[in-house]
Amino acid sequence: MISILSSSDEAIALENRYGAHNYHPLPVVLSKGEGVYLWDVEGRKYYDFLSAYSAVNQGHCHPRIVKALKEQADTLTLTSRAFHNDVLGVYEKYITEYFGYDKVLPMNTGAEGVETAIKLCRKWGYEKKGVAENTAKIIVFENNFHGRTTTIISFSNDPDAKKHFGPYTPGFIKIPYNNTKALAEALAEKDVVGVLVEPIQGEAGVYVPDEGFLKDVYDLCRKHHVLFIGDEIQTGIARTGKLLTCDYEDVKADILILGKAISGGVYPVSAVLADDHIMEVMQPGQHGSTFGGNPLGSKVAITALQVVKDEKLAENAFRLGNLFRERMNQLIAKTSIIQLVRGKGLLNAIVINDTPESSTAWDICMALKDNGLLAKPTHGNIIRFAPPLVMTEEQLHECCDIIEKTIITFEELA
Ligand code: IF1
Repeated sequence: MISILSSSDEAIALENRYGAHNYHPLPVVLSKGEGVYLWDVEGRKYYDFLSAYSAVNQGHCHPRIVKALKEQADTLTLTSRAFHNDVLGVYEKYITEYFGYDKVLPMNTGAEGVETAIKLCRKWGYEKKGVAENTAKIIVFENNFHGRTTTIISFSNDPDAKKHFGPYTPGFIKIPYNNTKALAEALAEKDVVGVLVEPIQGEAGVYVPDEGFLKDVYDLCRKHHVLFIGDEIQTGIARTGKLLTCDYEDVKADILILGKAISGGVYPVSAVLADDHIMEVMQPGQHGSTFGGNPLGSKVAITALQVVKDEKLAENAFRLGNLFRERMNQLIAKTSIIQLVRGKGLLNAIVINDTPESSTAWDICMALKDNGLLAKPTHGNIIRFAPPLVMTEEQLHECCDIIEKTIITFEELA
């Protein structure tokens, strides 16, 4: 395959010279993706075990999704919402029926979806719950990750994400995750209008809350007339073995936020879904976006969501996820480097037996790269493993073989 650059080093040098240094990527330069595979500039082939942070659940360059993109790109890409177009309404019907809501507010990035949900919840609080103007509080959880805007990092406790970006947006109460008692106490505050929750905390290190936690959150929201805002940007779209992670506890978010794999990683699409009694507080001129709901992203999203159903990706993620954790637990029995494996479906992580400040997780990811598998540490000593959901059982076992070989060799050399 011909890359526009002659070498990985040249590509990295260009990024260092001309790009902001707001990331520290693994030193690999990718130039082609297909299904579960990626190739670098020099033609080396890798298994993708990150899936662009769960945006490529349908696999890289899924032919049906790319075809939809190409056809719509040749027809009509953007009208803005100043006018109607012949795709948006079809998409809105499709996605609201797909997830079981009355209405959708289409946006582009996950963070925009979260910001939209915060605005919608606050407005509902003032106009429906009757909370005094500018006093609305939204409960969030420690170690959350909901995006990078100034309001969102205002309620982060990650110093890297937060420091020197103040002044911060008020109106958020932070409590420990997976702690129903703390939530019940926080809900005693009279101005609370919503609870913003990740069903599994991805960036924090794939923290799976106790069985029943999501249902407890939902029941407490009902008891206190507060909205359950589910951020399924990373945990949704079949990633954890169900269409939505909230499905495991039959919880239907009052406001559902989707992003990433809603478009199969082909185009930025996010969506905020809610029923009429909530969404009707948004009236003309009160919220919007130039690209939100554009025909190109909408056509891509319809196809990407149809692929999830047609290819039974949730069922595959559920089955292969169990296999993966079984293989990792067998490996844990043979090595002292890995403390534990945790996750649901194909959103998993291993915790490395070293301090978060150590470079062990990074060094293991570098060794995995050399053995043909791409993954990246989240915080410190945790490695997230999240392959595309189109992976076959045979490919999964091959990947587990690579992880096992790498970890055992790494331990022998340590
Ligand atoms: C980065 C993390 C993952 C998300 C949840 C909202 C958003 C995200 C649960 C915002 C985005 C991305 C952002 C990207 C890396 C990645 C990430 F490491 F940052 F935290 F996945 F865990 N809610 N997560 O996971 O969506 O605006 O990015 O479309 O910022 O480095 P976005």
